[in-house]
Amino acid sequence: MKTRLALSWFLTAIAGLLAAASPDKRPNILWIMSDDHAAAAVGIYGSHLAPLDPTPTLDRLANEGIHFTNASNTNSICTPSRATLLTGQYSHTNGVRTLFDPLPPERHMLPRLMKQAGYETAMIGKWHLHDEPAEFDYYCVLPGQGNYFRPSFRQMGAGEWPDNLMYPKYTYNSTHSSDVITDLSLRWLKQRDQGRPFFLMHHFKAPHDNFENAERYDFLWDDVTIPEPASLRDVPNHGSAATAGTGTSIGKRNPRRNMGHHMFVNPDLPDDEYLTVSYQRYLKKYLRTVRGVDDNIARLVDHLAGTGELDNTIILYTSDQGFMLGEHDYIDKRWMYEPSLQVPFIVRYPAMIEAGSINTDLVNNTDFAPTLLELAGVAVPDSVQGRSVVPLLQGETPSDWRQATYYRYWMHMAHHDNPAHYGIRTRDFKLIFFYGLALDATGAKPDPTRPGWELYDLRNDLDERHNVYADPAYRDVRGRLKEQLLNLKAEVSDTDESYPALMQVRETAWGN
Ligand SMILES: [Ca+2]
Repeated sequence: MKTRLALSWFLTAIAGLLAAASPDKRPNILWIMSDDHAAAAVGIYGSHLAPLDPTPTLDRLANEGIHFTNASNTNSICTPSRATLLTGQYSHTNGVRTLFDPLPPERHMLPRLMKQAGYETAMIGKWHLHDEPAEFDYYCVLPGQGNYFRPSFRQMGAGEWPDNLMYPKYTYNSTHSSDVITDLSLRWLKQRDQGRPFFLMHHFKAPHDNFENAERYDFLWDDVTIPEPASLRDVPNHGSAATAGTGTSIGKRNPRRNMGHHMFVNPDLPDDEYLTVSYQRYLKKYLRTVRGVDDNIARLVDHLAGTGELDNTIILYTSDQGFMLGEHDYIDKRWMYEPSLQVPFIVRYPAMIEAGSINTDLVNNTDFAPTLLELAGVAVPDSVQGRSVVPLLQGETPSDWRQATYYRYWMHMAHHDNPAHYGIRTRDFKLIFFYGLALDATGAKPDPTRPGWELYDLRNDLDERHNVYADPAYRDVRGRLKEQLLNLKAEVSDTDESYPALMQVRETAWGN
C-alpha cells in the first residue's frame, strides 16, 4: 500500500514538473460579439455602406482570416440568440423562444465544457440572459440591456445574483459602455492566470438601439450623405398580406410606429423629404456606435499583439443577429429578411486559416458552440444541433454540409409589430410562412384569417423586392420548398404543439 501511495505521489510530482516545464500551448479564444450589428455595416461585406469605411479593424481581421457571407441566425432576437449560442440548440429545443424565457445555469453548456477542459473562462459585457453566468471562472456583465453611459455591472463575487451590482472605476473619456467593457476585458487579460489558455466572451452592448455614441464620434460623417439601400423607397412587390402595414418604419410608411419623431424630424415635411432626413439621422447615430465598437476591438488586438499572443489567439467576431437599416423602410431585426437574418462572421487564426478566405456555405448560430468546442479540443455533446465549421475554416466543405437553414420567430406583434413566422433559406430561395395572427385591414384588432406566404428568388433578387409566391412560373419551386421546409422543421424537431390556435391557421393555409 505504502509503495503504491509513494508511486502515486511520484507520478503526480512528475506530472506537475512536466506541466510546469511545458505550459499549455492550446490557443486562446477571444469571442467578440456585438448587438444588432448588420453585415451591411461591416466594410468587408461590400454593401452600399462600405464606402464609408465603418469598420477598418474588422476588415483587417477578415483580410487576415476568413469571413462567412451566408451566416444566419435562427431566431432574430437578443435573448433567444444568446441561448442558442450557449447551447448549440434551436430556440424550440432550449426553450428560449422569446425575450422572457429563462435558461438555467446548468444548461450553459459551452462555458462549462470550456472550463472543464482547463480554459480560463470569462464573460464580460452584455449577457442578456435572465440567469447568472455561473459557469464561468469570472463574469462582469451589464444588467439586462445595460446603459450606454456610466454603465453598472453585475460582477462575480460582488454578492448574490441578481443583486451583485458594482460600479467600475470610471476614468476620463471612458464612460461609454463600449469603452468600459473593453477596459474591463483588458484588465482581466492582464490579471489572469498566464499558465492556461483563455476563453473570453467579450460582448458589446452597441450598436443596439437607442444608439448613443461616445462623444468623440459626435461629428463623424457629419458632412457626408449616407448612401441609401436600394429598397428604402422602392418596395413594389415586397411582403404579403400578413406583413402589410407592419414593422417600424424610418419614414411615415407606418404612421403608428416610425423613427422620424425619435430623430426629431419635422412632421410637416413631405413624406419623401421626411424619409430622407430621418434616414440620414438614424444611420449616422447607428454607424457612430459601430465605429466605437471597431475602435475598441483595435484596442484588444493591439493588446494581444503587444503581449505576443495575437497569433496564438483565435479571434471570432459576430453579432447576436442582423439589423434592418432602412431596407424596405424597416428598422430592427426579428424578420427573416436578409439584413436581419444574416450576421457578420469573421475568424482570424493564421495557424489554421488562409488570409483573405471567403466562405459562402450556409452556416447558422447553432454552429458556434460546436465550433468553439472543437477549436478547444473538446468533444461536442449529442445535445448540440449545430455543426462545427472548423473544416470550413480550413477551406474544406464536407459533402453533406447543410443545404438549407431553418428559422422561426415567435414574438408575434411584440414591440415592433412583426408577425410570427417560420421559413427556410436555401442558397437560391427563401420561403417564409407568416402563420400567426396579423392586424386586420384597419390595424385595429387581430384578424386570424390573414396568414401570408412569401417567396424570394435570391439568385436575382437578393434585396427581396419581389415576392414571387403567387407567380405561376414558381409553382414547382414553391411546392418543392414547402416540402423541404416541412422536412427540415421535422429534422430540427420543431413542432406547433405549444400553439394550437395557430395550428388551425396553419392547416388552412398549407392548402393554398
Ligand atoms: Ca440583439
